[in-house]
Amino acid sequence: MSKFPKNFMWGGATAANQLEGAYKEGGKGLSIADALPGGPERFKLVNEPDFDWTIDEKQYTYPNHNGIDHYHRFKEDIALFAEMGFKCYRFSIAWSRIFPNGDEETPNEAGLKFYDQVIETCQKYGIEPVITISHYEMPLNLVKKYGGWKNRQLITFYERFARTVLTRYYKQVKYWMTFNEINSALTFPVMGQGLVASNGANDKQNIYQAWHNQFVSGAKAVKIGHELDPDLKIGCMLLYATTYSYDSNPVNQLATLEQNQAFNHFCGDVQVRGEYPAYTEKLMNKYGFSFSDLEIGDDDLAILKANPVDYIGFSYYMSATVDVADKSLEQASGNLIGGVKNPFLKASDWGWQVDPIGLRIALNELYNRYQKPVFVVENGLGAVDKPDENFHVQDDYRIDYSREHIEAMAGAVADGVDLMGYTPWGCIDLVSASTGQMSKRYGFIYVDLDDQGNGTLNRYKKASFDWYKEVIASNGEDL
Ligand code: BGP
Repeated sequence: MSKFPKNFMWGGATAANQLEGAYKEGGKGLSIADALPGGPERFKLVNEPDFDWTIDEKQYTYPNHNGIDHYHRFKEDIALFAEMGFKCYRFSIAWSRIFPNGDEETPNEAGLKFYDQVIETCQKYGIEPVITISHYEMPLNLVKKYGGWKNRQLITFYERFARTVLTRYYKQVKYWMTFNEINSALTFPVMGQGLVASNGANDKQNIYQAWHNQFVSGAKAVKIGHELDPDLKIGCMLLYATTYSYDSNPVNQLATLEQNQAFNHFCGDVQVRGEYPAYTEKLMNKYGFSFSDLEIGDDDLAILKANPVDYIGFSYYMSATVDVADKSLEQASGNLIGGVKNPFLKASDWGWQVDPIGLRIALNELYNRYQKPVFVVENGLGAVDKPDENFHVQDDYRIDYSREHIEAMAGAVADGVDLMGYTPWGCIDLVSASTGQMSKRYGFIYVDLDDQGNGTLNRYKKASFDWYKEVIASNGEDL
């Protein structure tokens, strides 16, 4: 018997702000991603209220401005995805292309025309589009003028954006997600919630208020989508880091449970079950406020209850290990969540703890918690690739990483998990979210572009390209 279901959705994932470029073309407005420099200064604006984040157009310090020029090369890129045999392609719609300032009433037709073409190109190859409505990219005006997602007015703006794109594309696009890695705001509220130091990023109450406003907005998107077509599948999207206790010390076990609640489960519980979990008050009390301090509209809780998501999309790169008993243990770095080093795991070039078995555990935890289909919509190894003189990259390390994670998925399917598909992150090299640079690469396709913006932007197939093509052709049998 095959390891994966016949209709398994193999593909790849990207996000508008990290690959499109053309940041001012076609009527696009500036987004929060356009205001983030590359390199070590990238997230200073979270902690420094006086940080100067005005956009300097003279230097190549804002890599999101140019991305990998996918805006002009999407046909070539999607043709390469088709050559790998993609069944689906996860991408996001740049909010600032459709509503350049976020608060207009009328959408920008030129922005919609761009996505018309992207979707048509996918259809030409029989590739199913999977759309993230909002992926770390909100109109900058909503950050500056409204203070980001903590402001309830954003519910109206997002609803308008979601209604616009759902109405335009529901006949061609069945699979959607409301917000990328919504839970990442706990440690990283800038890109997802538009909370910078000057508008309260460091006050957790703002983050929870912003989440509430996002939960209601997401539920409204689910409602709009299902009214257009009850068969649309609209999911949430979580950053999941399987979390272990360092040892059997009950103190660490309890801390692990609490980290799971705060980071891995809170946002999913609300979006999948349609209600706030029992431990909500405890999470908020920890930061000195209470659920009753949040601004909650009269109909909000009913809207949440009536419109849960259809599936759970999540990213998985690494696991985290918790130790609160022995503070001397060495810390690990990670995907917006750290913890201590796990002695049983290897780490990526960026110190992320590589853990394929953790993916099998994540799939079991999520599916058995919610009994709704799960979808691995991001996974992969960020590495420094070294092309030879012909721009060929022999990325066996990436192949090994992917193989082990696909084997883990097969294990989860055998465990009974209803797994929809797999869309590895950055299937073509693109700008890294955390570094804002090109040198952290995930792709099966190499893009000739460096951290200073030099390069031809030509695309080259890596060794992993042919490998992944075979994986898809064999439905995961040939690894
Ligand atoms: C996720 C984001 C992506 C992507 C990926 C890799 O958190 O959804 O946007 O960037 O992580 O992260 P990075 O680029 O920081 O290595």
